[in-house]
Amino acid sequence: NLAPLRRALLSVSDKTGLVDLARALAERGVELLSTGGSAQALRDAGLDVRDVADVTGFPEMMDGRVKTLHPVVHGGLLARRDIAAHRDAMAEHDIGPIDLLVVNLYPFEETVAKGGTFDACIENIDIGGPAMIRSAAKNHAFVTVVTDVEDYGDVIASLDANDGQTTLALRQRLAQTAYARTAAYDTAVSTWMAGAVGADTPRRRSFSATFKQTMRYGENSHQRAAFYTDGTGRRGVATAIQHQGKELSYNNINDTDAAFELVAEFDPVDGPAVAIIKHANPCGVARGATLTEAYRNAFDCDRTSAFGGIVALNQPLDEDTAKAIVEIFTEVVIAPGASAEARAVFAAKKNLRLLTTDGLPDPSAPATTYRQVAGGVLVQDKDTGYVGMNDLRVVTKKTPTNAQMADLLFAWKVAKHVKSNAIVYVKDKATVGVGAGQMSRLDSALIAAKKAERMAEAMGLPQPLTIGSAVASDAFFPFADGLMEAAAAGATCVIQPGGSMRDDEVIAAADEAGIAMVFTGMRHFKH
Ligand code: 93A
Repeated sequence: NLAPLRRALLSVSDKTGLVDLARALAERGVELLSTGGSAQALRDAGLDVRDVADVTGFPEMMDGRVKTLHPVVHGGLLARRDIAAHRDAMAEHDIGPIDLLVVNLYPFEETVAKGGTFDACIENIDIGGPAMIRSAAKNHAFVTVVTDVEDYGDVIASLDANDGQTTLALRQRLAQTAYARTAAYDTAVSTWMAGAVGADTPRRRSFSATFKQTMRYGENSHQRAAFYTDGTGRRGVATAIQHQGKELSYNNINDTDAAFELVAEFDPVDGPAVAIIKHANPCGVARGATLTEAYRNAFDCDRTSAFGGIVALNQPLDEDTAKAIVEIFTEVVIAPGASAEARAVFAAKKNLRLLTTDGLPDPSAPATTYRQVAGGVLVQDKDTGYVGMNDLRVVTKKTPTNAQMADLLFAWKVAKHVKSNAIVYVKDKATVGVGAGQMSRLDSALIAAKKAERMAEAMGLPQPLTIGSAVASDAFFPFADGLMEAAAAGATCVIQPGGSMRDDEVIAAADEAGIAMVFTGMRHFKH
């Protein structure tokens, strides 16, 4: 059995709960050591505390970069209390044992998240804190290490229940938590640096994540699930603020991400845009003269699927659009802001979740994506591929008109966010048919056209909106049949990567059908 806990070192950036914890320790006869700001906070609260500088015999120096990095500190944390040679070394070098370490680190992740400068991020890389945490955690047979404010209460409770010491079980759990924290911290630094200075290859990227919340269940109710942040502070669903409605589910988060990433492709400078997502695929994407019009245009692509969907806006939610959205059941709305009037409209709909951010995600910012396979993880650059007017090659006799060109590029942006095989019909900057996730490209084209027909019937239109539309294919047409199906549905122009062995056949079929076709030279598979 360990002797009662006698000496604690407290060094925290987040001072939440610090004074209460220190007072509880002092009341139990524990001596308090502390670093600059933490010591000050304790003294201000009237507690007796000794400066680490006084123990090490060195002042805190170099803007605090060196304060606890000293053998007196690390010896006190690392010495085995059950080995005579360790006890002798402590006596010889005047090292007192440190039985409890309470540390939380410089707010590196927060500094990145709020867009801190390169220098500010560098200064917020904690060195002494993680070093002490790792020392104490290694020696958890004797030392208690606390890295999470949530655990303060358990430590005091354990002291009271066990004659002034913590249990080994608690020390083990806290040590494991401590290593999870330092691992996540270094990953956050490495991930940030990969973006800030450029990582040359996925091989030199590390990945792990910081726990954010437990979810009620995963994709299905029998699967457990949790949500993690990746330390990049990127704008998106993980960093958005939720204003109302119950907690987001696993599927909600996945779909909200898909919706926001897609709508962010549409620069607000060129006007409002709206994307509606179901099962991670868009069932309507549109621009409009107003945000409300964009929403209605997106909704008209596939009203059936839009029910219970997730809506993303490229501009702050306004009152009119909020009123249009609440006309049907919608799960989640995400936008770069929301007016007070819009929020008042939503407030009446208790189940509708509203998420806002301080801006759109940057679709061109480099990032990394991960996919788990059995026994491994696939790592790749995020698809930030972009195709503009000047990258296109006209391959048919006909050249697209300016209006067709605009719709082709619109369709191409949407196709990038549709599960392969993706076929997207667009008319007047609104999707009018989306075919997703089929094993054959021809089937995607058929499904998209079929949906357009059904919508025309439901809306009482004389003919489907695919008549006179632009169509995008996320990868090349391997045969002419997919293109001919698009022509049969009424498409008059096509955008696709090109590069098939049978490009000649496909181009000939397009010329035959009087269609204009452009090649992008880049494909957008998404699985
Ligand atoms: O700059 S450091 O890497 N060098 C150190 O020696 C050191 N020791 C503790 N940062 C160091 N710390 C960190 O200071 C702790 O992890 C904690 O986050 C912070 C507490 O400082 P203060 O008590 O002055 O507010």
